[in-house]
Amino acid sequence: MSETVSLSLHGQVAVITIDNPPVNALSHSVRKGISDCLAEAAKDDNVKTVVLYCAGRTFIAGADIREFGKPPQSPSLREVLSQLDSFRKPIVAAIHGTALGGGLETALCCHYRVVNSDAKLGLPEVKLGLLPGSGGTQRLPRLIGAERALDMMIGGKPVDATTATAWGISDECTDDEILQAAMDFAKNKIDVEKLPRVSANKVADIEDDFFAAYRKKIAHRTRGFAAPERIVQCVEAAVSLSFEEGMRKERELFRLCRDSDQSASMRHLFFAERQVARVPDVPADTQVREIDNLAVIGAGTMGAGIALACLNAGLNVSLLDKDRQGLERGQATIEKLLSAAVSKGRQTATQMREQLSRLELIDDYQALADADLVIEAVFESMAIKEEVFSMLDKVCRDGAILASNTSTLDIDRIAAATSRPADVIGLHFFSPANIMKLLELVRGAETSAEVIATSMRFARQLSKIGVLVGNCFGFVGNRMLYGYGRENQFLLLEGAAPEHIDKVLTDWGMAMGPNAVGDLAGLDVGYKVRQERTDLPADSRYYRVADMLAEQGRYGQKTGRGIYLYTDGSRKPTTDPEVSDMIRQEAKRLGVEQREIGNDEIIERCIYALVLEGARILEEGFAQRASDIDVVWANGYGFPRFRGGPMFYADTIGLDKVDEAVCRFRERFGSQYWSASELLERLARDGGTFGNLANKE
Ligand code: 3H9
Repeated sequence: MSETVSLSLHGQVAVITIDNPPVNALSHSVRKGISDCLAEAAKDDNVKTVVLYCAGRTFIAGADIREFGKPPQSPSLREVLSQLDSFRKPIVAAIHGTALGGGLETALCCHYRVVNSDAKLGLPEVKLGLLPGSGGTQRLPRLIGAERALDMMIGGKPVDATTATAWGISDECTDDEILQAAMDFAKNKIDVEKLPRVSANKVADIEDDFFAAYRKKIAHRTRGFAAPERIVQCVEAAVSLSFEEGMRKERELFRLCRDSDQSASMRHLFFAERQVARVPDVPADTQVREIDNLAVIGAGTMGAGIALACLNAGLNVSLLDKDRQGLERGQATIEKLLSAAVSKGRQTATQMREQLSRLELIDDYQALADADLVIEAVFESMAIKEEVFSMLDKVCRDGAILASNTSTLDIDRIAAATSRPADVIGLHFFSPANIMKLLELVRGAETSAEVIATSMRFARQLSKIGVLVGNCFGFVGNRMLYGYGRENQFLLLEGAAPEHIDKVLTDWGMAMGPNAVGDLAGLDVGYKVRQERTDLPADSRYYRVADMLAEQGRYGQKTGRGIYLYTDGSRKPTTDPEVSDMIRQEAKRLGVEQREIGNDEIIERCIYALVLEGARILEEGFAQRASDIDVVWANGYGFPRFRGGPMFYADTIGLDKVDEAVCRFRERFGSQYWSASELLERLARDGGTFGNLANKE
């Protein structure tokens, strides 16, 4: 047998047990083990039925992602599944935890599926740039219809046990111990004369224009991303071809996905998002502090969003603001967001009341005496933050963690306002704080390992991804954003229309274009930060367009006009000829010659500016590894996951090519912005990659 799969006999029921921690992935030894056990059970006359079961915390969570890109080893999953599909004795899959990807595909080849009531079932391959490649695209539509199958495969979100049972993916849902329930099912509820086979079903009828309409529905979510379209093609095959022909189509398209840069990029992010929590000098057994009582200071948009994120995670939250009006505004923001969740059916009114019962409004710092963690989210000004932290130092108990949500300011200066800098950390949330996954943890010179470990766990508690970053201006995300935004600004002056730049970058995969983002965030915000900075380049062109718009009160969506126009309260941007005129005149005044600008130039200048700044951040030691930077950009700035993040993307292009472009831009636009990064130059010269740099750590 194999070291990960065993066979045991319980009367006439044979149990195949997979034990391949942590998630029972279908590694080679598992595939081989299942295949051997099936052969054994087939020839043993005492065996009347078979149960496929997994030890540990979950049913099979999919193919072993670590094996992709390595030489294939027989038997392949497809081979095992066709053995399962033609198996004569009844087989029941006993599902607890998660049955994902190849795991659900395996279960779909069994005659029956019994699931625990808290199990989840899904085909999330799309999140790895793949499609279900072991029959999932052919079997699932035959079981639950084309539309539901497409929603599951293109959304990538698993369904819960109740839904799976209602849709017919599962035959029985149980609260009992799963192995026993599946064995009982195998003994008592099977009609051996009429064993069901998903592959023998026909896909339920659909409307003639179904696929055209479906493609239209998903178009905005899938720009530039190949896997969803290929999934649609597989389901078209499931509807129109025989099972065998459909399987051939699926295999052909699966291979295209598997061997693509897009899938390599998404697999990179999958592992990067798990590696990011590892901090070399903060070992896994570092003590963490309990966080039961949490306080947020400042009830503005950001403070209210942070408070809501914490309420959503089940924590008790005190929201402090200096005046009653501010507090009421904060509470109203939270109630509005919660009511929206209720009306969209995401939660019930009872849940909303329970959440609000954990929110306390306070206007007195003395009430913070028992807080375990305080997050300051007041106006972005050093003087105000220093005042807040010196107050916190006076009222908070020993051991409380004092965090600042600053997006740019020096965390060491903030910590110096207290007598306990080891307890001070930056917790930089991204707007809207209750939605965005990213949380930058800004490490000050004296922040303790315990505070870092507790903050990492806190990020997980909020279902966010915590990334530890160093204390430089803008930290990792916003520091890189400066270069990206600067190129956008220069391109505007040089003659590229805002809607052209935005379209090129969104077609490339960015969630939004930089000009639409500026209008959404508010052009006054960046303007104020630039006014406070003393280290900006002495260049009259630098962020000139954004400054002019802000000076004219064109702050973006909130004033109905920014770089775009928003009529009648709409969020839909339209081109404003006044702005085009204004940019043209300003370019003339500054002596910038306007010209036709191609799509490639827009992408290269904006994206390579990110890569160059990322390289500098790495060489200065403000990020632990290149993949952490990718995690920041994929989760906080809408960088397309199918490009893996800026640093992985640069590796994919080849650092020699990136460096060559950087040199070209330096010559054309000056070394002030495109100055060399020693790290990038060295890697380009030696044929290295940012990724390998991390592996050598
Ligand atoms: C597929 O099936 C293709 C087929 O259609 C066709 C094939 C021909 N492989 O997330 P966690 C590791 S594609 C290898 O922290 P959780 C993970 O790296 C696959 N390793 O735990 C981590 O390792 P480490 C479709 C895997 O409890 C550890 O397990 N399936 C795999 O928060 C714990 O992971 C998926 O896409 C894997 N498949 O969440 C499911 N999965 O400790 C992907 C996990 O060294 N997995 N690891 O950092 C998940 O969504 C989550 O891991 C899961 C558990 C929900 C299962």
